[in-house]
Formats: sequence, C-alpha cells, structure tokens
Amino acid sequence: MLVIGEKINVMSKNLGEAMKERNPGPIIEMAKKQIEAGANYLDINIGPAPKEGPELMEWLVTTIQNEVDIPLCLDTTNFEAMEAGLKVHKGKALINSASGEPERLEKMMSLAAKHDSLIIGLCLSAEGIPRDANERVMVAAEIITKAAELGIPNDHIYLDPLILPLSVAQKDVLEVFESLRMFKSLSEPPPKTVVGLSNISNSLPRELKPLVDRTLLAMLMACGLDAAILDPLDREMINTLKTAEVLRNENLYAPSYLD
Ligand code: THG
Repeated sequence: MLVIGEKINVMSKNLGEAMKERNPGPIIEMAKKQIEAGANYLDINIGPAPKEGPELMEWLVTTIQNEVDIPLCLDTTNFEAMEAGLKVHKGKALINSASGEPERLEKMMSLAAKHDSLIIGLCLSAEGIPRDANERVMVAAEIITKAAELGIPNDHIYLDPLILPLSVAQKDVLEVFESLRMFKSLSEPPPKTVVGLSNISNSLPRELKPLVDRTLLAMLMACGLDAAILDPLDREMINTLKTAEVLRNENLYAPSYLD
C-alpha cells in the first residue's frame, strides 16, 4: 500500500503561512515527521494558486528535496505550477491530478508523458461530480484512453473515484467500493487506485473523524485499494493499514507486525 502524507497543505494555518513567507522550517519539520511515520510520498497541496503558483511549487519541491529523500505528489490544478514543480523534481513525481475535463486531461497527461511521471486520474468530468459507479467508470475509461494515446503505461495511472463527504453523500460510499473493483478491468495490466481518504469525514465532529477515516480505509483495502492520501501521523491509522496489509496476505503475519 502506497502511503501519501496529506499534511503539507495550503489549507493548514501553520503551513499555509510558512508557504506564503517562504519559511522552510515548519515545512521541513512536517515532511520529516510524515516520513518517520511511514509516508512513501508527500502530497504538496498549493490549491489552485492563481498567483505565484509556479514559483511557489518550484520553491517547495527544491526546499523539501534538498532536506529529505522522498518523491512528491504535486497537488494543484495550476498547469504552470505543475510544470515548474516537475522540472526541478528528483525521482518519479506523482501528478495530482488529471480529470476527465478535456483541457486538464490533455495538459496534465502530456506533462506525465514528458516527465515519465505517475499521475492521478480523478473521476471528475466537465459535467461535474460523478453520481454513481457507472459515471465514474466512464470518466476513468476516458482517462485510460488518453494515457494510452500518449504512451503512458497503464500502471502509471492511479484512478481516484473521488470520495465525497459522508455528511452530504452517505450512500455514495457504496458506489466508490464498486468503482474500485470495476476500474481494475479497464486495462491490462490494470490501473492502480488511490483515494483522498479524509474527504469522507469533512465537517464531521472532531472525535468521529479518525474513526470514520480508519474504518473506511480498511473497507477500501478490502476492495483492492493501492494507495491513499491520508494523515500518517495518526498511529492508529497506520496500525489499521498494516493490519489490512497482513489480512490481504501482502505481509507475512508475525506477532511483531506492527513494529
Ligand atoms: N483526491 C486527490 N487529491 C486530493 C484529495 C482527493 N487532495 C486534497 C484532498 N483530497 C486530500 N488532502 C487533504 C489534506 C488535509 C485534509 C483533508 C484532505 C484535512 N486536514 C485537517 C483537517 O481539516 O482536520 C487539517 C487542516 C488544517 O490544518 O486546517 O482534513 O480526494 N487526488
């Protein structure tokens, strides 16, 4: 299971400020904490970043990769910022993300082809948020087709069914489970799958969030999920993940498997 640490986010008060001031300290500290906790990739979320996007992404990638040896998941809808980040990134970056929206699909996929990156294909189309598994699979099929046209290997694609908040779309979670299973039949070799896990608990009471996130993770892992953007600093989350890996027969059980 690929763990993508979610904590370096422009929405976070502390780190959003550090980004604005180009203050590396808090950002490096958060990078190190997530790596220590078991993250394999770090999500670098600058949002749409209408102003200074390219310069900010370039600064973040170089600042972080000068201090720690880890690949990054570049999270922005700003093409110029994505390109600027990819140009200075060391190793295999993960582009977050392309969608079914035609311009975004074309531009982000072209960047993935050019830089030999991994790329998340988010199930979101020009018509908006998908309503069920079928609508998700239709968008996913367009993403896979575009990738094939550009010569991007199927297993470089991480399809994201898009988790909607439990508070507004309770029965949509069942559609996500179904989507994850259906995605695997779209290509040979099959695409990989990823989710932004904590979308589910958006606006839930604070004390429920970690429980809901972890329970969903276990259920998604039963559907074959390959990667998740999540909070690796939640030790119980990592314990759930490691247990699900043992139950999926990916790691050999031993009494010490949590260490
Ligand atoms: N799919 C893809 N990318 C994504 C998402 C997705 N990127 C963004 C988001 N969804 C995943 N990342 C986060 C990052 C932080 C939080 C939620 C999702 C979050 N943070 C804390 C909170 O609100 O409790 C703290 C925020 C703060 O400090 O203010 O919830 O679905 N491909």
